[in-house]
Amino acid sequence: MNDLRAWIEVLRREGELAEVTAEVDPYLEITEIADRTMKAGGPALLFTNVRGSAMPLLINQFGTERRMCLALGVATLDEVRERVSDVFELLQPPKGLSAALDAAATGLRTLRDSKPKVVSSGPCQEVVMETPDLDRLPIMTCWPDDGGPFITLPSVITRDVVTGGRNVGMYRLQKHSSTTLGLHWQIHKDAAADWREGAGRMEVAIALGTDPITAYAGSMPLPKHIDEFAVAGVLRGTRTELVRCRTVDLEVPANAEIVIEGYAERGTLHPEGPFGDHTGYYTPVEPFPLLHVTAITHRRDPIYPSIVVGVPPSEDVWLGKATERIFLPAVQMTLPEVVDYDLPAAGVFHNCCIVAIRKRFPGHARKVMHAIWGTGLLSLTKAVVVVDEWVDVHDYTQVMWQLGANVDPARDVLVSSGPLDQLDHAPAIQSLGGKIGFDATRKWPEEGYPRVWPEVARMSASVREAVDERWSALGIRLDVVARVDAGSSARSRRRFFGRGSP
Ligand SMILES: Cc1cc2nc3c(=O)[nH]c(=O)nc-3n(C[C@H](O)[C@H](O)[C@H](O)COP(=O)(O)O)c2cc1C
Ligand SMILES: [Mn+2]
Repeated sequence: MNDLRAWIEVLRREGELAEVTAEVDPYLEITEIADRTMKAGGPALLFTNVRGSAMPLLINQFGTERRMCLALGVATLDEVRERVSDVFELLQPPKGLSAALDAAATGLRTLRDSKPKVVSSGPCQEVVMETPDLDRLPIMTCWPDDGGPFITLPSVITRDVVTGGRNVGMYRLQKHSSTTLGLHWQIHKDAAADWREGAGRMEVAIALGTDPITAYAGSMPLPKHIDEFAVAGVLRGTRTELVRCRTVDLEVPANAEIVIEGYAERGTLHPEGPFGDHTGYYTPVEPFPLLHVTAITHRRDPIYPSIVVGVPPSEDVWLGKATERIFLPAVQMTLPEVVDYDLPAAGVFHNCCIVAIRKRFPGHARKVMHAIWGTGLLSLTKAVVVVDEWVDVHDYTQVMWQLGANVDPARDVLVSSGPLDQLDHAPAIQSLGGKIGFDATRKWPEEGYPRVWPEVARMSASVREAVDERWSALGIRLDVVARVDAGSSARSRRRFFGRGSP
């Protein structure tokens, strides 16, 4: 898919789009409509008549597992891993020197082949606003106590002054006036590092309404030196085409619907918030950099993209789930003992990580906890639950069973401390606080367990096979539940709320 329009066509063809021609209010009303639709597993919404703006607004494009898969061009989110596996080979533990060099070469070639390409012109610059005016955009005020309208689905582009490397982050933007925006990059994020490293003016470009892979890439927690637009190229299989901005020395996706250019002055901060956040709570007013808009360009008839976050599950859960799946090999690079992991949507991704490991030595679960607390943005994880390799980490009933059955709180709980997500309101000191790890693995004699650890009560294979053979003759129908459950919303409900007992 080359752009947002091609994506909207796919959504329409797949029966995944509802076009709403009735007038709707970007102040609160769209949130209520979109949130209800999302929570019911409903379609993407294209509002063509948004009060106060000539631009249509697209929302809920990522609202189900099926749409997230369509956006990424895969049948299952697990499949998307294969696309990026070459890149992750770059960092695999060496399987002998020549294999390691081959893998590194393949990874580098994949990234190089996917390097963004600068082109001389693009539709995102078809129209240049004579006077930049953010009031022309249908920016939503999402929740009643929000500090104002917020752009919620942007690609925010900055540059590292030391390396010249590009960063793309999905960071919300509060509209303070028709020409100023709050830049809400949290302290652990790459753009915040770009801000800290430099001096004086910092240029920023913002792309709105790209193809879905480019938009998603801004939310990927990639290492700082890796350009999200290059990874978008790997995921898409075609290079990201960029055009030079008109008033700042940055490039933006040529296919974007709308581009905002500007600068922020280092040393100056401006109150940002409150905002009803993906934690399900309002985050308070805090000082953040202020963007002075120097240009707005757009397509002739631009479409504005938006997303609502709030009490989970909200539309952002599928962006997060895609990242969870894509980054499994990255986690396995440093932790080859990890079989699988799951970040429950209700744990808003940084609150809880369930991880299944091949346990091979005493204290292995604790080693994994410490590693998670030391890996990229996973380091912000508050609670880690470690289970044995056979446990399905996506089945929360199984996980709860293991957690309850195998944990002696006096022995198997590790309390630590470290950096926490800036949005977490629980710690007394912002961004710093406690961590908890639960070792729900089977305990060994070498770990000081003197009793005999019991076996799980399972049916013998011979009886299972015999019953399999007799099953149809027994006349017991089990497909009724499956039929009621069919469809992506039911699938996502099962995914989040457990798939039942093993
Ligand atoms: C819908 C949505 C909104 C987000 N808003 C913010 C935000 O306002 N500030 C922030 O720091 N991260 C936000 N994030 C998370 C970042 O996009 C994510 O951490 C990403 O890794 C940041 O890019 P970076 O690793 O290059 O810093 C948001 C994610 C999503 C899916
Ligand atoms: Mn980054």
